[in-house]
Amino acid sequence: MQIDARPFAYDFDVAHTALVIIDMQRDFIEPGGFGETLGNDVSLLAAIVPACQAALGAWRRAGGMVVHTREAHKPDLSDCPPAKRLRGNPSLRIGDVGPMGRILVAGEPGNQIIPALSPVAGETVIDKPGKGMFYGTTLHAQFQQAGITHLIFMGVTTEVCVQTSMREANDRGYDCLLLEDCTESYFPHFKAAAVEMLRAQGAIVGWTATSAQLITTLKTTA
Ligand code: C5J
Repeated sequence: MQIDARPFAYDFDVAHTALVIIDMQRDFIEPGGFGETLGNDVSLLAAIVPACQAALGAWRRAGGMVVHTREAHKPDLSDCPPAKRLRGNPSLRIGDVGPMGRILVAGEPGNQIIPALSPVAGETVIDKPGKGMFYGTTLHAQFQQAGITHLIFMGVTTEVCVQTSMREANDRGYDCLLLEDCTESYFPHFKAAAVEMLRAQGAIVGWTATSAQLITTLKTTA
């Protein structure tokens, strides 16, 4: 299959491609979570949910691998270095109790993926202690086991966990495509800059396209 992506065409086949959904968690998208504790307007992120649902639905119908990540720390915070915990909002840090439970801690209500994009049976869910999806996880081995060579990304936030994960993936040899309308930042100019820099210099980190382009490609070439 081929998408007329930027900066040039992106070739992939569903059997060797995973759709990776980065951190679409209540902690980032709903009021009362980690994102809001940092002073951000979380409604910006909620706006991409319909496009994410449409792309995920089409990908599921095509039968491709789906991976959901969560930025999540162990309840004893042994995987959260002080250098991470001590930044941000001093009155509500990672591990403190907020309106949706302990901030960014695995198993807490705020740490769950939003209901609109809930994983279904057979999909991979990865808890990651870092911003990048390979740091401290078994994901690279899982992709190798499944024969995955291409990754299509969506999720939040564009310039933090999405960009970090896409760069980590690029260095490991995956061909990466970002769905522009399925990713968002609390800072629109950061999103715009991240999207530009990822695809610059001949796709130095990867490609970008829209969810509509992916859906059309899946429909017309399936
Ligand atoms: C952040 C993320 N922004 N998922 N995490 O801290 O992008």
